[in-house]
Amino acid sequence: DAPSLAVVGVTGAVGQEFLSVLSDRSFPYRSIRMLASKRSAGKHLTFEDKDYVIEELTPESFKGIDIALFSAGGSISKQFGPIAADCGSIVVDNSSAFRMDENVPLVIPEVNPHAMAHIKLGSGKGALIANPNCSTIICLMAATPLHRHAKVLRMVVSTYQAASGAGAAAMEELEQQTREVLEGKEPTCNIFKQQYAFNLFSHNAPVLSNGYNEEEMKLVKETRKIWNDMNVKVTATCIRVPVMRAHAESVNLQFEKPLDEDAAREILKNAAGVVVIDDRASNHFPTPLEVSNKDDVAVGRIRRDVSQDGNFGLDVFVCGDQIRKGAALNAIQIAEMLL
Ligand code: 2RA
Repeated sequence: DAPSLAVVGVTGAVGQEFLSVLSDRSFPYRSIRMLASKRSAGKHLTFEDKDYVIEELTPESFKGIDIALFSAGGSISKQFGPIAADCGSIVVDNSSAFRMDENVPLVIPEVNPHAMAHIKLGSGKGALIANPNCSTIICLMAATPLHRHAKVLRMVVSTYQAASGAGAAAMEELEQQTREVLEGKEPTCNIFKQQYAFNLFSHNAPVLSNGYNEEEMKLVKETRKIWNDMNVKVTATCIRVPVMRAHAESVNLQFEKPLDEDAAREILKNAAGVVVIDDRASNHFPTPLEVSNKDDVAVGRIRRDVSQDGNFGLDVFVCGDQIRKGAALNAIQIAEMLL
């Protein structure tokens, strides 16, 4: 039988993308329960030519649900994820709530599918599976194929993160600010307490005692868990940039053994979920606009790191759609692995 689904946070940017991806990939389901806060309960939505009434999320929402897709923030996941799992549902959670829990697999299907091999649909036993943070997914989609060939010892990441990472309201505010600035008006700054349009700033996540922000430490910690390598050295600087829905990331890699740029380019050309855009002659490399609304992560600027001896280092530039592969697509691909 096709599984019964629940979508928690269905009115949010990722919730809506869950539905788009389910439809695009003809994901088989026998029913879908559309769940959101009390504020949205009762509203109608049409999905695949069927009318649905959005229901308020309650502890009873998961009876008879095989797979529950969550993207409603960490507190909702913390409160309802375990309830759903106890009900026998397999939860795919897009929040950061359980990512570092040692009993919860943190999965990118193209990277570490084995991490969830013990979780079976129809076993009656519920489970929690965590979707990594978007900037982690996009980075590791490019870095892992190379890591598999020449073991990454150190990775330095600079991210250029889209508004979508802060939600639909941030995307709306970026557009509004851009108009206001062009019209010579004061920009409306509700989501971020500073002007975003024609500007960029250090990621809005809280800054920790070590001077890194939470977004940067997610990249550090999630990489180690996903690669199952507590020794890999990772550092990151995450920046919010005035781009709508695709993240860009500059990634420097230091390897245990030589890996030259031509070999790296071939590896990436053959990597699942990756497209190489690396045309030096026409200076055509990945851009956020070119990957927006697309499944694949684009990699370019593949070059030997001249600061390293021989071929022990590479620099690459990666772009990926934050809402799609950075969140909804990855989660649905996890759900597909359960079928
Ligand atoms: C961001 N990674 O881009 C976050 C979204 N989960 O802000």
